[in-house]
Amino acid sequence: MAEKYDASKIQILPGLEGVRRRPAMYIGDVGKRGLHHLIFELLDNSVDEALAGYADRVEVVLHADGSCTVKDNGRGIPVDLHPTEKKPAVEIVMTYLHAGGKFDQKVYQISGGLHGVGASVVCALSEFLEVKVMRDGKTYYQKFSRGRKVTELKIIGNTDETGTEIRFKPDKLIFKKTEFEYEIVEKRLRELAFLVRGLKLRLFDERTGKEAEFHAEGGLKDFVRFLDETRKPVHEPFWMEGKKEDVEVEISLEYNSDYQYENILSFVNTINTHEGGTHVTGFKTALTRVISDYIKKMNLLKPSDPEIQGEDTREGLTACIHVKLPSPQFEGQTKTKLGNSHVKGIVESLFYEKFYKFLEENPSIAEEIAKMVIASARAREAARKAREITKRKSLLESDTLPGKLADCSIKDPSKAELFVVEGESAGGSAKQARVREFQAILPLRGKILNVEKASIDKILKNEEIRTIFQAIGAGFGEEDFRPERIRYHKVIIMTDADVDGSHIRTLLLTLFYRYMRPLIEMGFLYIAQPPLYRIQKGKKVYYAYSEEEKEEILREIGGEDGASIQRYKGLGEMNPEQLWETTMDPEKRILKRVTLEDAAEADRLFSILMGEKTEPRREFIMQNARKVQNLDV
Ligand code: 0RA
Repeated sequence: MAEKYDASKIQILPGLEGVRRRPAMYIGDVGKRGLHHLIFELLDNSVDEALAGYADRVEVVLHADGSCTVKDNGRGIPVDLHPTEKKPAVEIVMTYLHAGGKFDQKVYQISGGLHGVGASVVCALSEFLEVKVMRDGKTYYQKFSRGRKVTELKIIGNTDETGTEIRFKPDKLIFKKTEFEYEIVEKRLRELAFLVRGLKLRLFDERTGKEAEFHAEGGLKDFVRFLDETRKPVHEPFWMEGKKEDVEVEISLEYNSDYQYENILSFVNTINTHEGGTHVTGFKTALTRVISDYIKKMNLLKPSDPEIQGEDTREGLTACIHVKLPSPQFEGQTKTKLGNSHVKGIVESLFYEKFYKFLEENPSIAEEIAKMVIASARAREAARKAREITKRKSLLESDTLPGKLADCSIKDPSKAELFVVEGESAGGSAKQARVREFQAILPLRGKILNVEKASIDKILKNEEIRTIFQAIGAGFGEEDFRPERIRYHKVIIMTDADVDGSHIRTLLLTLFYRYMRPLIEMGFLYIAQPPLYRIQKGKKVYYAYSEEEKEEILREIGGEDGASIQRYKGLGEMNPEQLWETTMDPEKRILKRVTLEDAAEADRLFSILMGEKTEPRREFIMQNARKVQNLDV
C-alpha cells in the first residue's frame, strides 16, 4: 500500500452489546451457517491481506476444545495507539464495530452480504478470543471474552515472522451448536484457493487428525477442472483475466460432452454471488455473441437451422467468473446478486474479445464447441416441435368424442359418413334427416370464428375446429396424422351457398390441406352440393343445382307459368325431408370430391382472405367483388 496505515483512520462505532443481543443481524443466524460464518469472517480478513499482496499463506485449525484458529502471514494487525481512544489498534479492531473499509486502504474490500462485519463480531460472539500479532520482530498477545478485553495487549516474545493469528471459541450462550464441521470449512478453503491464485490454504482438524492443503496456481482454470473432474470436457479450459476501469475480471470455462446442463459459478471479491448479477449477465451476453458470430463467420448453419439462442451456448458449459471491484453493491433476496451496472459492459467487452481470439486461435476446439451449440439449438427446436405435437395430440386426439357430434352407429369407417354442417339449425335438420346407422352429424356454429386476421394457430385453438379433428379421430399435423385411425371415409362439408358459407368452406379446406392432407389424398373429403332452386308445378317438385339446370327444368315443364320457384339461400331454409332428399340421400345427392388442387387453391385463397397482409386482400376483394359470391371451389 502506498499510504501508510494510520490508527486515526479507524472509525469508531458503538460497542458490541448490540451484536450479542441480536446476533442474527450480523451473521445471518445462530445455527450452523452463522457458526461457520465466524471462521469465514476471519478468513476474509486474511484473504484481503493476501489480495493486497502481503500474505500468501492462511491456516485454519479446528481444535479439540471446540475453538478455531485462523492464521495468516500478512503484515499483522497494527498495534499502535489510536490517537483519541488511546488504545492499540488491534484492541479497537476486536472491540468496536467498525466500518471495515474506512480503517485501512484495502483495494478490494470484502464487504456486502454478511461479509465484512469485522473481527469484532466474532469477538463479541466468542466465549474467548485470543489474538497474536507478529510485527516488528515481536509477538503481541491480547485476550477477550464476549467482546470485552480480558488482558491488555502485551509482548509475549520475539519473532522473525509477520502475521496475525486469532483463536476463538464460539459462545454456547449464543449458538445452538458450537461444533465446527470440517467439510464446510474445507469447501470454503478450496474455493478461496481457486479464487486467490497462488494463495496456500491449510486446514487441520485436531479432533480427527484430518488435514488438507489447497493451492491453485491455475486459479479459476483449476476450479473449472475441479468442477468437471467426473465429466468429459471436450477441450482444455479457456482462461482469461483483464482489467478495465476499476474492475478486474477473471473467467475460465470449458464444455462437456456428457452433461447437458450449465454450471456457472460467479464471485465478486471472493464472495459467491448465488443470484448472479451484472457480471454474469455481461458474460452470458458476450458468450452468445461470440459463438453466434463465429458460427456465422464460418457459415456453419444450414438454412433450415433455428437461430442460436443464449441457452444453446450454455449446454454442457462449466464456467467460473470472478470480478473484483472497490464498492460492490449487493442486491437480491440473499444479497448475493451484483448490482453495479457498469460491470456488465466491462465483463462483456473484455470477455468477448479474449474468447473470440481463443476460438480463432484454436480452430479444432472452436469447431467442437460450435457443433455442440448447433446441436443444442436443433435439439431445442425439435423439443419445441415435439411439445407442440403432444399438446395438439392431447387437445385433438383425446379418445372422447365431442359432445356436439351425433355419431353414427356403424364402426366400419369405409361405410361411415361425417357431415360437417354449418349452422345449428341446419345441423338440427340434418340430425333429423340422417340415417343414423351410417351418417354422423357435426354442427358448427354459424360463424366458426371471425376468421379475418386470425392466424392459423389461433384457428387451431378454436373449440369448433378442434371438434372436427376430434371427430375424425386421426390426429393431425405432418408427423402425427394417422390415416388408419380415420373414423369416416366420407367427410362431407355442408355449408350455405352464400358468402359466409364459402368463407367457412375455404377455411375448412385450408385446415384439411395443411393438417390432414392424407385425408384429401385418399379421396375422403367431399363438399355437399345443396340445390340452388326448388321448382314446384302442381304436385311435382324439382331441384336445380345450377342456373343451367333451372333453365332446363323450366323448359321441360313448359315455362314459368304456374310454377313456383324458390331460391335457397341457406340450408336452414330446407326442412329435414328436403335436406335429406336434396343433399344427404346417397341415391340422389351430388357430392363433389375435393382434390388436392382444389384444397391448394383454397389455401391460397385463405392466405389472401385471412392473411396478415391486408394489401393483397383488399386488392383481391376489389378485383373479385362481383365474383365473391362464388368464391368457393
Ligand atoms: C489494517 C492495516 C494493516 C493490516 C491489517 C489491518 C490486517 C488485518 C488483518 C486481519 C487478519 N489478518 C490481517 N492482516 C492485516 C496494514 C498495517 C501496515 O501498514 O503495516
